[in-house]
Amino acid sequence: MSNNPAKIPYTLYGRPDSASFVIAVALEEIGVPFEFVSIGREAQAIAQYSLINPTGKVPALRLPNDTVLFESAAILIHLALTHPAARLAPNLDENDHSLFLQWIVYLAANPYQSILRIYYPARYSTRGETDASLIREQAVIELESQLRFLSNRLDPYLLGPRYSILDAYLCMLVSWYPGDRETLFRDLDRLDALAKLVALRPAVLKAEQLHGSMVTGA
Ligand SMILES: N[C@@H](CCC(=O)N[C@@H](CS)C(=O)NCC(=O)O)C(=O)O
Repeated sequence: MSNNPAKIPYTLYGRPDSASFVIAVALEEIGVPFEFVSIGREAQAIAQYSLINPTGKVPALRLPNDTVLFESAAILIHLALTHPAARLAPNLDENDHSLFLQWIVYLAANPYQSILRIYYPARYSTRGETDASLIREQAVIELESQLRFLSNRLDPYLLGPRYSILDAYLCMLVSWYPGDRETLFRDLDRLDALAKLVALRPAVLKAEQLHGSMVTGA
């Protein structure tokens, strides 16, 4: 037995029911070993984690060269480009690569931001809790309209006939919809069909072991 075990190439910093889920899905699709470090929500745990990722948010991914990357979309784009065989996204020389970039930025900049306003509304006003319920109400309206917009473009995946990591990202965002998901899916049937397809992927089932039933619980 060696005294110098091979270094695990990636370390994923996250927590259950958070966006580290989609990074775990990507790493499972690639089939590369990774260590999962769950970051507590207490101030002391966040302060310590901020020495690794100065934003204090999850996810972050330590790469084999020791760079720590944050921002879920950047991490996924990097993994897709560095592991083309895993087919997380169309390759640079394929037609749909530009659309992949469009949709990943759309997901991170629109529905994900609505979700943050729904769950942390007081941060979005200098009057804090005073405005929280109005901010939340407006964010729910925007999220529903963004999900309808996305659902109308599914066929059955966001890039048409081919699965990409965008689909797992979208299903993760849907898992945080604050209303009744059954009712949402009755209305947005393509989103419902997508969640059923994504739930069948072995990588999703493995990522759910660390994060809870984010897609299959839909
Ligand atoms: N834009 C960031 C957002 C990261 C983010 O807000 N993560 C949430 C968990 S899903 C978080 O860390 N929330 C804790 C907080 O904001 O205090 C990304 O896409 O990675």
